[in-house]
Amino acid sequence: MSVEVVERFRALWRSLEKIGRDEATGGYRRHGWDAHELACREWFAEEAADRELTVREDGNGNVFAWWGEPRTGDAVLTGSHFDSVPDGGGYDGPLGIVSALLAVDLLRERGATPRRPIVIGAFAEEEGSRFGLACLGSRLLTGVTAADTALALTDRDGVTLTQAIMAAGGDPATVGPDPELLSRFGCFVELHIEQGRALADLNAPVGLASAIWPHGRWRFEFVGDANHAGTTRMADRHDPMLTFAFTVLAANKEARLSGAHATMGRVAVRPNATNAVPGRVTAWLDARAATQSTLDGLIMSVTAKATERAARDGTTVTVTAESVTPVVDFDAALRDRLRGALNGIPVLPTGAGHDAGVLSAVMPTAMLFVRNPSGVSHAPAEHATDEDCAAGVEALATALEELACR
Ligand code: HGY
Ligand code: MN
Ligand code: MN
Ligand code: MN
Repeated sequence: MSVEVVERFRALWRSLEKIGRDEATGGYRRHGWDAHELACREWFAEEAADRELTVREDGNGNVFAWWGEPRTGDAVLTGSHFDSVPDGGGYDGPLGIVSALLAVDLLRERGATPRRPIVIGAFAEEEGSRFGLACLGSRLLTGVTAADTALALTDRDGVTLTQAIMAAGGDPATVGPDPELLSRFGCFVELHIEQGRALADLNAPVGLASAIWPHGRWRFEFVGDANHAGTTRMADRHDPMLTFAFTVLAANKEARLSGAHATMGRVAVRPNATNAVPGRVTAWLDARAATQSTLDGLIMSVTAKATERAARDGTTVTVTAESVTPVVDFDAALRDRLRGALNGIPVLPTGAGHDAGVLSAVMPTAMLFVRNPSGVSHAPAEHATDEDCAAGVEALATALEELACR
């Protein structure tokens, strides 16, 4: 990999990395249609304009920069997302967009002449951290989620997606599937930081994805009776916090036993007072597994255990699936072609969701992963070296050249 690409990566990365970063924790807060995500979109539009790419925003908050005529078809789409989880890392998402801009620069220098347009996409609200639904921009574009359903979603402050889009100067009436735009994309290649340690273990800077594990989000509502912490006898309580606590342990145990992943990382307690037995606990289970049957089995047994425990605690529990994404097997022909162009780099599955997973239902899709030495992601410590990021840029340039210029 060339030293020059490393330097260029550093310079472009530096121009973006301050947006939405909390200087105290080093974590990012960039959420769909908030000031930070909008500033990232603006940064992207400027970088694209500097490269004489044509910028077009779709009706769903996704921004596309075209190298080539936007009205022509069979384009090679690349890119990723700018938004983060609360206090997330800086690489998850933005690395794919920064790498795409630099890959276009490399291709131009190589004198490559695309026969198909190359398009860099920045997808809105991939993490679902503001409105609760992951991959919101790509789901709306493809119609997997209906516009009406999405527009009614609210953030933690009660702001609806409709209101957020209007506040950002957009038009909620344009939200919804766009088959005409989709028909102009021939394939999608998303570059992303790896979110585990597989490439580090393989001693490889870059890999290709084989599949995304089936995964989803389930909302657990535990309801009991709010009461005085000092005067209510222990035997008289109907405390949903106990049912919740037991459920956290049960989910962890069941996941360990079945080789799945289960996380309860978000919880809301009412009234949320030190001196009151809570009346309601709402918690979200994020669960993922290599196969759908393992995932289904996990959800069934956690639900059964929570229900049994609720009967003992004198509480109730209701479980609602908020989003469930089946397994994604990336296009084998596209992967083999890229693997050939990239000298047989490793191929690995992932437990993380991506816009590439959503788009794979409507076009051949591939993913490139860049080594993450610690494997940490969705946390401020998420990191990749500049050298590996530059190797990712070069691999993406090779992939785009293979697909668009041959
Ligand atoms: O949560 C996820 O899997 C992802 O990183 N969006
Ligand atoms: Mn993520
Ligand atoms: Mn991501
Ligand atoms: Mn009192």
